[in-house]
Amino acid sequence: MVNAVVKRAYSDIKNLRVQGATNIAIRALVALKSVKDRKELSAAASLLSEARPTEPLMRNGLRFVAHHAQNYDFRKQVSLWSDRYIQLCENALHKLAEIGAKRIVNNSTIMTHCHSSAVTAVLKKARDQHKEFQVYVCEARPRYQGRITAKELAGYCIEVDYIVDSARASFIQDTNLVLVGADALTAEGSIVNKIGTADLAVLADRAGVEFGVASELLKFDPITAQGVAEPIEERDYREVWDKPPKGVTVRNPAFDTTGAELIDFIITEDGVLSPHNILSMASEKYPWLKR
Ligand code: RUB
Repeated sequence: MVNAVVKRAYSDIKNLRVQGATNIAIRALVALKSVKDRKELSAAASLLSEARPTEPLMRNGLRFVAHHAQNYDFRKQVSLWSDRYIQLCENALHKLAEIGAKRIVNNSTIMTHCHSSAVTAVLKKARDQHKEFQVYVCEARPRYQGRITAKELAGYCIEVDYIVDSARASFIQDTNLVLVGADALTAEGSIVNKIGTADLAVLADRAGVEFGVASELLKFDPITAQGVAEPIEERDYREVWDKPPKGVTVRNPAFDTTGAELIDFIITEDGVLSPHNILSMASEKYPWLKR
């Protein structure tokens, strides 16, 4: 039903050989270019969507191509619209970084969680502008994506302090801004991001520290406007504890939801927005997102 290229992309995404919403969406859309007809497109789209259920940026892209590709010269059409979506993602990231860099204050301290290409793009752009700042990077158990962030930022001459997730209460008072990425933006203004984001937001709120999100509006999930809650992926328990003792159930949700009331602003490709404006701004900018 699905070809080898799509199968490989599915496996790379599912097994975390590709991580982060933006990289996942691009990987899926590149693979989609290999399909020959509409039937194959629909099978590929449902398989790829299943690989990581909390990834509306990928799902929106798969729908974008299915919606726009005409039936004549189908393979070429799919390739064209896949490239257009990838371009949309890349342009959005670029724009968001330019806007977000302005929010990074010289000589400030930022805390981030996991690895988000939107966050690192903002910070790198601020560094290009010769701003000096320090970043606390939380490691993000169980898969330690914080190490990807730490390596990337340090390689860009940004000062990094790497901490375990449970150490952040000890450092929040030294922090001026918490900045995280997002996998999904919802109709009610909440965001879904790596597990541990929601408690970091509560901590920031309690400490009076600004909590910002860097996310493309393309991550808005239209199903959330139809009353469907954003699905939260639960991963294999062995990522946490491979051989737990008898009687112990290990839970491994990959993401959590941070409510709008804990979010000060969302940096998007269309400006810095209040979480309450996400639904209207996303619908206006990307009308094809409507289901
Ligand atoms: C990564 C994660 C990132 C978002 C945003 O989780 O939660 O913060 O995906 O990433 P995982 P980006 O490693 O499980 O995919 O800003 O790169 O789209």
